[in-house]
Amino acid sequence: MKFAAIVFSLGIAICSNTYSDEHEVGQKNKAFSQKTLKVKVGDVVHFTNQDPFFHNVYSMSETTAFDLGSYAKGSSKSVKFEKQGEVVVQCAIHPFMKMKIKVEK
Ligand SMILES: [Cu+2]
Repeated sequence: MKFAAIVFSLGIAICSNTYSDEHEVGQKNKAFSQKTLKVKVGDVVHFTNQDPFFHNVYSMSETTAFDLGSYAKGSSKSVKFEKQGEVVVQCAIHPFMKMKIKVEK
């Protein structure tokens, strides 16, 4: 009887735990490592600069707008995506650098 209660409460703990994934996007040779990326609501994306010069990461998308600023080689900054929808990510220093993140439920 006691064992059953433990298994039951453990089951609730696992189910109520909001699961979130982490994703890596690099910036190398003046390009994002992925053109498109699918993530789930609550996921975190790390943007890592792998070029020997500065990159900037920002988005003006309605669902998730952010500006991580400019940062040097080896640095990484993260964004948590809380809303469903499409997010276009760009670099202010290199306007042709562009990628799309699809945030799904
Ligand atoms: Cu750039």
